[in-house]
Amino acid sequence: MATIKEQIQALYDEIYKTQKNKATNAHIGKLKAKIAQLKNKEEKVAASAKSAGPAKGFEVRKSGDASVALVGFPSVGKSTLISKVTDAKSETGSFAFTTLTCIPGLMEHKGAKIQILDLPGLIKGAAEGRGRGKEILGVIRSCDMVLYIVDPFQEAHFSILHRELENAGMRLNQKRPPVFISRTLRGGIDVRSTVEQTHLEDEEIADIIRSFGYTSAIVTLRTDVTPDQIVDILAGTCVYSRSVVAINKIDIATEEQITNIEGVLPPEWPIMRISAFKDIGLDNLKDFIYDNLGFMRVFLKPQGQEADMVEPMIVKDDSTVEMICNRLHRDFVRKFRFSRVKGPSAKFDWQRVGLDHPLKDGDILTIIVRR
Ligand SMILES: Nc1nc2c(ncn2[C@@H]2O[C@H](COP(=O)(O)OP(=O)(O)OP(=O)(O)O)[C@@H](O)[C@H]2O)c(=O)[nH]1
Ligand SMILES: [Mg+2]
Repeated sequence: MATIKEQIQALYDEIYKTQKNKATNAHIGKLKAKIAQLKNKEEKVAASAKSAGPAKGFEVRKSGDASVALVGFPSVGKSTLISKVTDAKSETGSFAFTTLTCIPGLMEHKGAKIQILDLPGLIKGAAEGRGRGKEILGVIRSCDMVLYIVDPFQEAHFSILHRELENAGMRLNQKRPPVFISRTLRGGIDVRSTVEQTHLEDEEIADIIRSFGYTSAIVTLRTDVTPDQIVDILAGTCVYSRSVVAINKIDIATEEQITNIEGVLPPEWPIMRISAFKDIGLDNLKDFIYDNLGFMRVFLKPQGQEADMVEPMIVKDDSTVEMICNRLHRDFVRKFRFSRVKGPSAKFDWQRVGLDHPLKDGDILTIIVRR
C-alpha cells in the first residue's frame, strides 16, 4: 500500500503527463480534488501524531493592527531589514540560516502598529517539511501580508518560494472565488451560474464536487471558475492574503541585474527596490507596507456620548462590526445587541446594522451591548 505521500506524488505525476486542454480540464480537476483530500488526510495524521501546539520557537503572540511575514531565501537580508524598520534585534550573518526561529518586531507608522515577523529562510521543499518548512509556512499563513525579500542575484528564487507558498494553500493577491456550495438533502448537484462558464461544463463541475463526497448540493458560481478554484473552495484550506516584493541589496547590484529580477516577478504586483544595509528606500518601504495592507479609520461613538473624532481605530479595510467588537472587548460579540453607523457604509445616518456589516473608511460607529 502506497503511503499518502506516494499517492499524492503519483497524482501529481499523472497531472504532469496529461495534456492540458479543454477536454482534460475536468479530469485534471478531479485529480486535484483527490490531491486536496489526501493532503487533508495527511495533515490530520500529522496533527494527531504530534502533540498540540506549534513547534518550539514558532509560537508568536500576535500584536498590533496587522501582521507581515518576511519571506525569502537564506541570506537575502530579512534580519537586516527587520532590525532597521522595527524595534526587534534579529541577528544577521553572512552565512545561510542565521535566523532559526520566528522573531517579531513592531513597526509604528501613520498611527498603525504593524507586526513584522522575521523568519528563517525558506527553501525548496518547505511545504513538505524541509528546513522546518511546515512551521514557517504555518506562521506565514496566519499573517495579513507576505513581504517577499529577494536579492538581484538569484532569478530562480522567487518562483521557487512562490510555489512553496501555493503548495501550502496560499493564494496571494487573489480574491476568494465567489463560489458557494451548500449541502441539500436531495436533488443531486444543482449548478447555478450567473456568468458563462468557459473552463468547465456544469456536469464536470458537479463531478468534481461529487468527488469531495457531496451527493446533493446547490452550487452558486459568480465567476468563470477554473478547476483549481473549485478544488480550493472544496478543500477549504486556502488563505487569500496580500503580498508585495522588496528587491534588496540594490547597493551592490547593477541596473541590469535589478531589471532582470523585476522581469521574473508577477507584473501586476507591488514591487520596491531597497537596500536594508545602506538604508536606501526604507522610509518609502514603510509607506509601501502601510498602503498595501489596506487600512481604514473607524471613529467610535460610545452610546450617549460624543464621538471620538481625534483618535480613530485603525483597522483592516475589510473589517466588519464583529471584528471591531473583538478588538474592543472579548465579551462584546457575546453581549452584542446591535450597532448604529453613520458615514460611507451607511445607507442613512445612524443606520441600525448587525455584526456582519462591512465598514468603510471614515465610518462613525456605536455599539450597543447587553449589560
Ligand atoms: N550589500 C548589502 N548587504 C546586505 C544588505 N542587506 C543584508 N545584507 C547582508 O547580507 C547578509 C545576510 O543578511 P541577513 O539579514 O542575516 O539575511 P537573512 O535573510 O536574515 O538570512 P537567514 O536568517 O539566514 O535566512 C549579511 O551579511 C548582511 O549584512 C544590503 O542591502 N546590501
Ligand atoms: Mg535572518
